[in-house]
Amino acid sequence: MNDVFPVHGMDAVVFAVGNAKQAAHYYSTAFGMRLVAYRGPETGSRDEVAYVLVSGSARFELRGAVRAGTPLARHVAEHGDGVVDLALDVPDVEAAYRHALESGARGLEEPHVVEDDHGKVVVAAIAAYGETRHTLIDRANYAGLYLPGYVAAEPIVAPPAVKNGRLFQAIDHCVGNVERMEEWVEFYEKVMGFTKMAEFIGDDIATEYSALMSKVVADGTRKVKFPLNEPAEGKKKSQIEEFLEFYGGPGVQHIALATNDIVTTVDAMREAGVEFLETPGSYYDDPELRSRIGEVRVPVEELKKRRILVDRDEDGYLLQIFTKPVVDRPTVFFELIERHGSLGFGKGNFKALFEAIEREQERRGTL
Ligand code: TYF
Ligand code: FE
Repeated sequence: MNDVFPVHGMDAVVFAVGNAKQAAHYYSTAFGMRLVAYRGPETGSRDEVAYVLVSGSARFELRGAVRAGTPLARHVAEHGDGVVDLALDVPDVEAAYRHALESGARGLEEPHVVEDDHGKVVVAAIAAYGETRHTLIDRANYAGLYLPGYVAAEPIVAPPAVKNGRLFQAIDHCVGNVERMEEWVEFYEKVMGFTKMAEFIGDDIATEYSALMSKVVADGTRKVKFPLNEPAEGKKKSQIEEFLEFYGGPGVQHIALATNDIVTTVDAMREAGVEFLETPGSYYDDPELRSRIGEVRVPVEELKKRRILVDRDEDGYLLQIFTKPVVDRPTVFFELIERHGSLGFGKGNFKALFEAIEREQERRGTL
């Protein structure tokens, strides 16, 4: 294999938020995540606090500003809570960074080593869409909890009372809203050697009901998947246009979390107060849907009760559901996804999903 930009997978999703202490509480109580590491003024981080939470292989870092006027404080003032970094675990930071810059990427941090008693980590960073960045990180020679500069932290609450003690186990995909999709598809192709996956939303679907165009790029192993959306002229104002306006430019729109038991996960998150998009009951009563999806792990009645969507393709099926925005602005949301063979993104659900999003847009009056 001659992969020009090999990646092991996602390393972390880094959020800049207005109140990291409270966000750490939310992701602990509502998403069942476990706090493992921290940095802040007490540990020598003068301007920022950061809370690191995990669920299986998924890792979130939540950063908050301790002082006014810092880059982080400015980011939050401008964009609201949002994702600043989709960090990638790579086997060779130096080679990845060099390839990226030679292919036209903008460098943000030259490769360098950070170390402590637990070993060393190699880190670099490149710019992606909007103010989003990709940190490139190699932690093969590091045995610490996260990174030098962070100390161990105790979980905020007891783990959720479910199998494995977690509500999801991995990051499935991270979606970007941009102004020109093709430009960023090319970026990931050239800079990271990613390739387009089969699923996309073209002009046809856009004008019918989605008001967006979308393509998916992924690394050779399909562990890292980045769908990219751009607004399109439709019957209604595009939800992507709305994001770009309220976020103040391109950024991460949604993070999809992989679960083995979406029913249990949705029940636990709803119980904790997380709001999900409402699909109309008619979605489940459609005989066409029932014949199209065939046999799935959960009775359709159980899916209907919870508004979980189903889609099937030639490789298998998937179950998915979307939260409403989890921040003050109509910007960032999450998806839960349970895959059974399907490598898709729920193409068969796009119509029902985009209609549900439009009802939310109307309800909010943000159009
Ligand atoms: O990631 C995806 O492609 C699916 C579908 O605004 C999707 O989750 C696409 C665009 C969007 C919401 C969901
Ligand atoms: Fe998605």
